Amino acid sequence: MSKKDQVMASRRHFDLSVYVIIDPSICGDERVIEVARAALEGGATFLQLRNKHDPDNVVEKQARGIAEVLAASSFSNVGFVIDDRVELAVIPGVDGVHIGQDDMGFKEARKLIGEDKILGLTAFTMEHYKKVDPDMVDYVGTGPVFPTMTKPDKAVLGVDGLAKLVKLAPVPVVGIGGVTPNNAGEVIKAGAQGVAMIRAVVGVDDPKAATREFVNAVMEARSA
Ligand code: TZP
Ligand code: MG
Repeated sequence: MSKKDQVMASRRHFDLSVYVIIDPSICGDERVIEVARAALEGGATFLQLRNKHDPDNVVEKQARGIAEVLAASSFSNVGFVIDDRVELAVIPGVDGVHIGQDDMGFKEARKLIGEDKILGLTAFTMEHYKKVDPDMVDYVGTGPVFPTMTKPDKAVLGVDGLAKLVKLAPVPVVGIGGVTPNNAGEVIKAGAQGVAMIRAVVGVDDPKAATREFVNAVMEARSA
């Protein structure tokens, strides 16, 4: 096996199908663990902790809590990354980090987290896509696909815009932004490997049932 093949084989396998983003500004700090557990029970295949407001020590505590839920359950095949905070990717049970275009570059992030952690990157223009190096970046998150209150100021791509970008992607793509169980199928049909969401799971009364609806919508779209 070549050095590159060894590196790729050592990197964790993951499934982007239903990618739930736990954002405490939507669910409340006190519900982070409960919502993560509910999403897992509903069939989430990937989790991200996205905490834009609290200091690192608080985010670390939340990340360790989610990692404990994952370790103590049958969900150990679920990928778990932290948004933005590259230094926290080393926490045991955290599989990697997700960075945006305004964060440190992906080359630097890869250097810091090592070869076997997952590195996700937000990319939403052709220029972003052309720069993605599949040896360093494991997946790309693209959106907003639909209008969303969570990122109200960003240009909406629509499913056609997403489909155009997906064609350029050297790595799997997860579509994000205003995704609901009703429109998730369109995202999959546009070529994305999965759907990512905040409010539609984390901002509802029954995150487990909502996640299950996403799982069904993705499966339905794939079998159509
Ligand atoms: N990136 C593009 S849109 C978005 C992010 C983080 C917000 C997604 O949130 P929601 O509530 O699922 O629309
Ligand atoms: Mg970021």
